[in-house]
Amino acid sequence: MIEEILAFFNIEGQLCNYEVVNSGNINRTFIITMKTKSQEEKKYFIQKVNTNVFPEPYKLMKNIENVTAFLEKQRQREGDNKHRVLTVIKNPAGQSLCFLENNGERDYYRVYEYIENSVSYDCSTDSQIVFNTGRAFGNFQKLLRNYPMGNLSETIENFHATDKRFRQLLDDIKLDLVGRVMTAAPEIVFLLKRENLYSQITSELGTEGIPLRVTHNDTKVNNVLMNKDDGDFLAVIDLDTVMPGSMLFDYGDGVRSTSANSKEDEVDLSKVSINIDLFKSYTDGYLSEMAPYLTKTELSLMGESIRIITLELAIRFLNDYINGDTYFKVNYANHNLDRARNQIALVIDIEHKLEYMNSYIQESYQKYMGHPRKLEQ
Ligand code: GN1
Ligand code: MG
Repeated sequence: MIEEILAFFNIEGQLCNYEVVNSGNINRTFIITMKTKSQEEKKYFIQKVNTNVFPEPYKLMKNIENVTAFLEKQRQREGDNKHRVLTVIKNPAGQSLCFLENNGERDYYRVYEYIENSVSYDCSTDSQIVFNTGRAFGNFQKLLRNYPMGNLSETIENFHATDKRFRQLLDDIKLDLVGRVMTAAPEIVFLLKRENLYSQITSELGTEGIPLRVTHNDTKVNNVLMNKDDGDFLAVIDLDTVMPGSMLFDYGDGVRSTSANSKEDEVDLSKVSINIDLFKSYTDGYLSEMAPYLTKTELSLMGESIRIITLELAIRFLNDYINGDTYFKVNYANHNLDRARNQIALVIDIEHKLEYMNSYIQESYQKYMGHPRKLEQ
């Protein structure tokens, strides 16, 4: 399989190493090392696109090609040599997707240049790394703020339409296709009780208060490559869900992912909570880049967005459990139920801390609006 992909993209050299990357719930990723004629080693990321999740891989690649080209221009314009932009490999005919026939189906693959000296974390307790993750996603949105939005397709419709996702869950509960509903009754009740929150962001999306922006939509800590030497961010990766959306989902998901004290599938729920110091670091990092561009409504909903996106993940994991695990990769039968319980435990902790988090967001905003340059790192 790898040989065919290498031939399609005309990649030079001899394959000398092949590693599977295990993080990520959707696509399959490999890192390959090629030895060139001059005995130099060059690495690439190869990814199999999950067409169950992304049914239109060509549209998806067009988005990524356009957005990375725009980001690269901005990077060069600013003379920024510290950060990198993901580079899509194209074959001599300009194609960025290769497909292989597999039992009558097509498997789609793409290749990116490997980013040297980089490391990514599934979880980090280092406040500098968390600060830089917030900065990376804030910087990403800042650089894309003038991107021609008409040129961007929706790769997954209603991706962060929390209210629609909840209605879907209710429909699937009625169907109870695999007979799991009874085992998730307390979780369903918990989510029902918070129904009034789900349309808070989506009902205003596209208005002056919550404008459509180019958003990443999957702002997990492992979607930023960090510089191994100095801990600065190197590049934002996993651009499959870059779409028009609200900065609120990106910010909220960033906090959910970077500032939780445990992984998303930790089953000891006593360990599941938000680490306030990490929340502060992420917020500072994000606002150090984005503060000047936010609207009042966006700013006022930042705290609430952390709760809403965490509820959305609980809804999605629970929905997939109830449907028989057809979306997220699972390692055991109750994996999705455990993830949903974990996210619910996180919501409970967020609810205790929300007032404080709201006040900190205001404080951080003032700090960066007052002395935006002084505090940048
Ligand atoms: C999926 O594959 P990964 O880990 O980058 C999912 C995100 C979820 C995340 C939860 C396209 O992302 O929305 O937040 O799992 N991506 C898609 O871990 O559904
Ligand atoms: Mg992803």
